[in-house]
Amino acid sequence: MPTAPDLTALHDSLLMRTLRCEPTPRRPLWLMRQAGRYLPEYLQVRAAAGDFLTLVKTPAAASEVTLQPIERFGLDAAIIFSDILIVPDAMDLGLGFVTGEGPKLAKPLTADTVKTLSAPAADHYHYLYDAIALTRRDLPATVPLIGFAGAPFTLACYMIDGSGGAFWRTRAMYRADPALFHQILSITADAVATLLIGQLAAGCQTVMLFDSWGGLLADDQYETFSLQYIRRIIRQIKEKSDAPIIVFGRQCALSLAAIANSDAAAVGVDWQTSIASARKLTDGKVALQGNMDPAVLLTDTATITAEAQRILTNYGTSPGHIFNLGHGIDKNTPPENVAALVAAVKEHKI
Ligand code: 1CP
Repeated sequence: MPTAPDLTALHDSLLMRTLRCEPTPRRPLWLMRQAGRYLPEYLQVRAAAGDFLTLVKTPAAASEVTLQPIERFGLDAAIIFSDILIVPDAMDLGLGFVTGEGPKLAKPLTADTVKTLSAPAADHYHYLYDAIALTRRDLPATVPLIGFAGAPFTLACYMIDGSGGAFWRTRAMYRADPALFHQILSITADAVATLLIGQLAAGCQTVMLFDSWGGLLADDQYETFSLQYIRRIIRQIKEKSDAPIIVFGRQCALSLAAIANSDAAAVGVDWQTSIASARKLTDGKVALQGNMDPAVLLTDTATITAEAQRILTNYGTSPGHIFNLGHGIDKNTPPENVAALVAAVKEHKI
């Protein structure tokens, strides 16, 4: 019999209290891409799985790599090991991962194939819900589990261009045929809402939306092509769950205030925006998550400690700061540097 999670311990955890902007004895911390190639124990499980997508779709292995950084560093939250591209995978766009190059879709969308596009049903993601249940069972009672998905705009970039880069096809499409682009965003928003509601039902305490490419849009396009769909997802989640939602828009500084008004509990801040500016822009309405440049983790203990203290101090003393990086950890990061960062943040008392 799986043990039921200790809901009081989770509710009172550092992360969940901070998401409600309640005071805590110290700031919670976790790191974007905390499970991954900089960890030798991850590389071992990844090699045994064969390829990245098999790892994502094997619940025991995905759960094992989710737990690895918690066990090694004592971070205050786990993020389920998966990828934003499981949505285009469920849409049958032919997802593959080319070693050293990243994701590639064999069947990127065209005006013709959009006609047959639909939001995949919740049961496409059984492997993920199983990984979440296994992970929740094995996590310490005070460590919340974060579920996630890509924001519709960011997913559309991959679905239209087929791989990462400057997304020229996408940028041409929303100018040449905005109606077609809105159709893609609309279907994708419903798909993402279904996925996130499923992750919360499976055992996640909070969910995060990654709008990693939102910064490709001009600030006066952000509402139209991204934020209105993020709000639609938040509305759909809120019909089913009280769980707090985190929204991370990368290079979206001019839209931070608007994102803070989206009914998200927390806004992710990239390292190009200072945490003090982000606080001014969001006016204490939401918790903030971020924002150390991941490159700092390629330096030394003294530099890492000083930079962590600078960010902690610049945020100020109000509750509502989740320490994190401003983007994903780099694969060349020495694990001992992550340990030094964790020690520096844990020593800082509000
Ligand atoms: O070889 C490997 O092991 C694959 C590298 C890798 C990893 C570790 C990919 C391929 N995805 C992941 C896991 C992943 N992806 C997580 C795991 C949880 C954790 O944080 O520990 C998360 C949250 C993601 C989210 C993700 N995937 C984003 C949004 C966050 C971000 O980094 O901006 C994006 C844009 C992706 C697409 C993707 N998947 C993988 C790569 C290399 C990429 C980026 C490709 C590009 O730059 O366009």
